[in-house]
Amino acid sequence: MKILKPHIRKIRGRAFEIKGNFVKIAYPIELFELGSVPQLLSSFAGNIFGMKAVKNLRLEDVDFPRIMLDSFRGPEYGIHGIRKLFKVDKRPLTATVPKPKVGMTTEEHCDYALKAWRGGIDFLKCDENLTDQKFNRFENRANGCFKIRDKIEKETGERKGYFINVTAETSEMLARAKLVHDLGGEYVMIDVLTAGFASFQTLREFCHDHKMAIHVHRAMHAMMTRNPKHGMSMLTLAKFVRMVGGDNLHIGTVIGKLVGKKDEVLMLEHELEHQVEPHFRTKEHVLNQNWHNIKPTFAVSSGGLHAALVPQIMKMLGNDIVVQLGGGLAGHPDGVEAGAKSARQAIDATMENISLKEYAKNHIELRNALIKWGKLRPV
Ligand code: CAP
Ligand code: MG
Repeated sequence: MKILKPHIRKIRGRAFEIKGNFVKIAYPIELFELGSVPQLLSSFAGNIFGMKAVKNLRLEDVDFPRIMLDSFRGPEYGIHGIRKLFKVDKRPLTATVPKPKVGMTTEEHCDYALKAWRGGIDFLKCDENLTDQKFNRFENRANGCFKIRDKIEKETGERKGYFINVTAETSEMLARAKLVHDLGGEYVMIDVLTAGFASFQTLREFCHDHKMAIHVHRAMHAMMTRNPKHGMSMLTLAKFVRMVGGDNLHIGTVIGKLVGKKDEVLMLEHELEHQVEPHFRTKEHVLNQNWHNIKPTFAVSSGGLHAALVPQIMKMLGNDIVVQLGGGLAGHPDGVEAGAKSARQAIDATMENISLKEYAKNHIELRNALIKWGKLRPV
């Protein structure tokens, strides 16, 4: 076999630990272009996954050295900046996706927004596949919703936001983000996997220049992350999202409708929120990432949630989370506004250490949510 020239051989990757089926590899930084996620992924998440020589392969974790971290911005606001911007100190933030996810007209979408915000929800959120379809054009939706947002802020005295989905071809995506900025919007949402990390980085630069935050949806992740033998862990994806600069990222619920075991969801939350503390190591193959100056990302718990599940979510994940309720709000027997109120009431009760059953005695919206979702018998 032809011997590699010394200057090439010098920068080869080296396996430095093999334990059972797990191997840890150190790659010299010279192999990489700083500031480019596509180049990183093409390097260690590329062709090797298709090699005949390996039956299955899963990228479980990656540890970025400081020089690589410093070549990215991280979140513009992160947990503390978002709390300050939206004036919510301690309690979890709330969000809702109008349901059904697609098909509603702009008027219906705006009506949902009005009722959800008036009922106490902090953030409206587009569904991952709602973009600029004929039945609900992006521009009309943005104009309509931000007008309502401004009105409800005056009415309630509470700050309100919108994770509006700008996912599209990159230059079109920037044009949509610009419209949101001009309408006073603070947040945009991107489907990071379907749009790709290159466009996420482009959006991140735009948001830096316009002081905007980014809500990151992980639609399509399960295609890569679900098979425990092959693919990539959600932990690895989450690290890329924090490094590039997602202010929010979905992590799962454990108790809701989508896959994600407790130890994985807790590990994701820890990875998004911690700075230097070592991992609580539920699994041996987790690397200790020191995040240096990269701000913490808000974990989003979403997928089959409703008011009755809120105490469990808060007990498991703490208060530094965004709780998203779509069907669990739209499906409230008394409508969207009552659904929104029930979600806030469940959070308030849990913050005050009052059981939902007790709190429901004089909060009708919560009571009817608990009756609907089987936790309380109608009297
Ligand atoms: C939730 C949701 C979110 C998922 C994404 C949906 O709706 O809007 O996209 O939570 O999954 O389309 O299913 P519901 P994850 O509140 O009505 O369940 O958070 O795991 O990334
Ligand atoms: Mg969705």
